[in-house]
Amino acid sequence: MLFRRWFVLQTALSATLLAGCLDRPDTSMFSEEVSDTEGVDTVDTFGPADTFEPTDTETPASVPGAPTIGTATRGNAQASVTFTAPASNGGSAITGYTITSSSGGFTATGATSPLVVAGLTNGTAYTFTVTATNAVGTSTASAASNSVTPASVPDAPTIGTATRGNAQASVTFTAPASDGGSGITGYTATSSPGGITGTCTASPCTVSTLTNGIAYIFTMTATNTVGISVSSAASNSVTPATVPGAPTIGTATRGNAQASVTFTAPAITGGSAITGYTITSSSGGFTATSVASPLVITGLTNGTAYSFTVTATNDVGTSAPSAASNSVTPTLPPPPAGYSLIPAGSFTMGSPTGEIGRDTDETQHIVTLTRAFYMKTTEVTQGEWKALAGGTNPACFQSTTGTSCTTSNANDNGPVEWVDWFSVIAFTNALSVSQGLAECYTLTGCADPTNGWHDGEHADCTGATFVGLDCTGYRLPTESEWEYAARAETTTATYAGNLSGTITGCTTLQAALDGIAWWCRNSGNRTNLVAQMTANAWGLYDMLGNVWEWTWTWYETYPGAETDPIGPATGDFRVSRGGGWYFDPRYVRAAYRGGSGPTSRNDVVGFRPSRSVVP
Ligand SMILES: [Ca+2]
Ligand SMILES: [Ca+2]
Repeated sequence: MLFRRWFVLQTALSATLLAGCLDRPDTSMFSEEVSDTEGVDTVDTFGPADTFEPTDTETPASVPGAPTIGTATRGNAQASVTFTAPASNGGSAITGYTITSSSGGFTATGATSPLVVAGLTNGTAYTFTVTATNAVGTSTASAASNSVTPASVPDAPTIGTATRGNAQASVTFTAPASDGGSGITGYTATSSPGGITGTCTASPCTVSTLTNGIAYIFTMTATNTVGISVSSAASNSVTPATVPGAPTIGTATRGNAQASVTFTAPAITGGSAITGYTITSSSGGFTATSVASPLVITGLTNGTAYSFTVTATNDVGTSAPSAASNSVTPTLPPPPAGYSLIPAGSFTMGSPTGEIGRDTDETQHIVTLTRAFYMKTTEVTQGEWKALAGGTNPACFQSTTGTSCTTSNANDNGPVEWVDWFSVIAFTNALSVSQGLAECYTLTGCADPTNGWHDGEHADCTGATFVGLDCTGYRLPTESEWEYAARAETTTATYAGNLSGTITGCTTLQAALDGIAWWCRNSGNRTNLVAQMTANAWGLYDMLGNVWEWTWTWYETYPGAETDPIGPATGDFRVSRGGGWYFDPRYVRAAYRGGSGPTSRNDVVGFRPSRSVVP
């Protein structure tokens, strides 16, 4: 059929080509060819035209051979495909090549390799074939290329929470919605400042080698085989930290059932401010916590040796302990000048039924005193009174001699008397204030609570309340404390023994009194200078004799065994103890109980202060 059209075209052209054709030398061959052309009559009649014959260069063209596929290389939603031209162009110049994807049938056309096929879907695998086209038509397709899966970098991850660690941080995140068509191979957290990175394949990522104490924020990227995503938003700021270094122990100093311990801060805080220090005792595990040196550890046992370590704490945790301190043994502190330390203890208060001179209200019972206390070694003297009372002296015996009241004011070492109970209470408060200590009493109903007792007469008060035995200031002893101190662990009528013989009157020698007390037989019918007789085992003078001594306690019938008693809240008489210069032996015993109304005063009653040993 093609041959036939070619022949018809040649026939139409024959008129113009005829002259040239006539030059052809070999017409016989033409005649043969004509005979070969199936005897078409019209050709035969054309005559000379039959002598024209197509040459080799005029061989009819065909479509090109198939190009050879090269390599497909993926891109972002596209692929680049190489190929080489076919060996045969089919006799007609190749006008172009077409790459076609499978699947999808996406195409790209162009003249040269490579060609880029766009519009592909990331994450989908494609192969490609190529065809060549010339004027005749299009070749058969090449073999298929390698398979490629177009892809892009992933989207950015979503940042989560950064959590500090020791020189590191943990950063959480969520994966991006799109991996770009290629599986995410990892994530990278990057610090700012520092650009320090940590990688992971799932949340969280840990970034190490950070510096404690520096604040960091973090961004995350995701990586696939194509590349790295853009960065996420920044995380919260965190400051990596660890526990502090160990503080350096200083010096432990003993106290009363406590110790004070110094220390110095560690050089390394761990990157977070130290919030406190803890001292721990060994043995016992007693602790104290504070923010600065020194620390005082309480609750220790006097007489037991302790050493101490210190730790520092920040909001990460607690340091290792320091080395141990020196060893200290807590003990009661030394008493102030003029006072004896009376240890805590138990004793039998009252007198045995067989004691000579015993009174009926001296029923024996156990009293436990849990606090040590100081007690003045002497009765308060007139000189001591005047020093706090603005110079006034209420005493009767202001002369060192004579048995009558005087105004000579020359007996500073004689005991003060003619002091009512409220004035004595006011004096102890004033003594506390003079040494910077707390007042142990609140006087009530006073015309002048501060100075009402300065006039040498009554304090002019109607009531007093007691802070309690933990008061750090001066106070009167309780009745129990007084008898406990007077006995100094003795059980006899006086700390020098029991009375004997006649115990009424003022003429009979009493071996248990004459060396330790001023009583009616030896006093000269008046007070005598304090601290001339023999003190008891605890260093207390004139606990018996000279002047009676006010106590805090309201008189009551003994209620039985007690611990730290302070007596009833109300009463008629404040107890006074010890007997005095005017009295016969039965009154000058440790167990004898005297007393009078708190506003009464006379020349036989004085007092001595005490003070609790409070840490
Ligand atoms: Ca007054
Ligand atoms: Ca006395």
